[in-house]
Amino acid sequence: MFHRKLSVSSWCHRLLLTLISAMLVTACSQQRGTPDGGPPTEEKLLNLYIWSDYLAPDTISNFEKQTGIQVEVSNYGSNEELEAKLSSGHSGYDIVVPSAPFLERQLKAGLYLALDKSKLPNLKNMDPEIQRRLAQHDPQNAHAVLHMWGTGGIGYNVDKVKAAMPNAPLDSWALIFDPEVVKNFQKCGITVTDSASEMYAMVLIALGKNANSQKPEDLAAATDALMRLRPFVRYVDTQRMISDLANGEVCLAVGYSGDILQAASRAKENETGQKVAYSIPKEGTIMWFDSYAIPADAPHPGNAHQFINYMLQPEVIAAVTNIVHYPNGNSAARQFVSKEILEDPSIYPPPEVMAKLVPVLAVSEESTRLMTRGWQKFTTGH
Ligand code: N2P
Repeated sequence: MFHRKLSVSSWCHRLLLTLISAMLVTACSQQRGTPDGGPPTEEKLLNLYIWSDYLAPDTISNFEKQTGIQVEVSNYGSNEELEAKLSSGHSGYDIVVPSAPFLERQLKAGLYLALDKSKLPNLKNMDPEIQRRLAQHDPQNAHAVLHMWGTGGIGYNVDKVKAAMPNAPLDSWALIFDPEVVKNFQKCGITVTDSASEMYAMVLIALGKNANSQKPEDLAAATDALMRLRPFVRYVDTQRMISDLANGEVCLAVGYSGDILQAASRAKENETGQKVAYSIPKEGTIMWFDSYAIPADAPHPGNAHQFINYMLQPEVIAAVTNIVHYPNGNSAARQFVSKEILEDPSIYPPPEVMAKLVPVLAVSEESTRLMTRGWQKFTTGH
């Protein structure tokens, strides 16, 4: 009995010691001061939250090899999803990749850390024109660095669409937003991206209105157009569309340029027998900019800076463009981007098409509320 009591108490003692030393190890590995009393270093971890299908297969493994920092990657399919995670607080992410209007309002809400540019010497590689455009959302480019930009448009299965409607208006938003046209493709499958703000902007363009209109009557007209499209849509999802388009499961998709072109190249590589093409409608469309930003409460801001500086290396970012089919904003990377991609007008639109591209701007809370309500009606039916 005595023996047992003693052993229990020494066991407790040992457990306590183990717990205390485990806590100390964790605390030290997170904030370890240097021997000379310099700034604390971080544990070798990075939590990256990024859109799906947005990196080259070896982007992360090469960074891990070069730095010894282990990267935990998770994906999202819309800005709304990212915003929900960020606003719930303590997301634990070190880097996120919002689109410009979201970045703008999130940084006004104090969600992001100012960049320490002394840790980003490779910023010199950025295209000044891209920096200027981004500065309209992030003054002085203080918080964000561009990952990729692109357009929104229509992906289609060349043969299936032709079979369903031989004279389909492939160069127009009528393909999607004219019920008399779109009804022809219901059977072969229609999908749209799960992004309220960008879909509203594209519908408004299709209706001949300002893509960034905040007039309640314009937003109501856009909601009506979405509700007319609703009966023909198979699903609303940004990520699933790539493989479904590549396999011929769907034949028409409103999505992002690179995602649709990735579907086209996957169809070729996997010899699915499907031919996928991307169209920028003649009425014009949206252009968007996605940037790296560091949440204000990021656990590893130093590693986040290392990652951004790594992504700013011309070879690294060019390899991403070559895979994801989106243009980057790195002037020095151009020489490493494949000729086929540089010459593809769906990726780098010619000047006359560029002139018809409209950036999606940050809108008032009231407009966001109207769009969110309309989008809910579109996605759920009520
Ligand atoms: C990545 C899609 C991101 C583009 N697959 C939309 N901002």
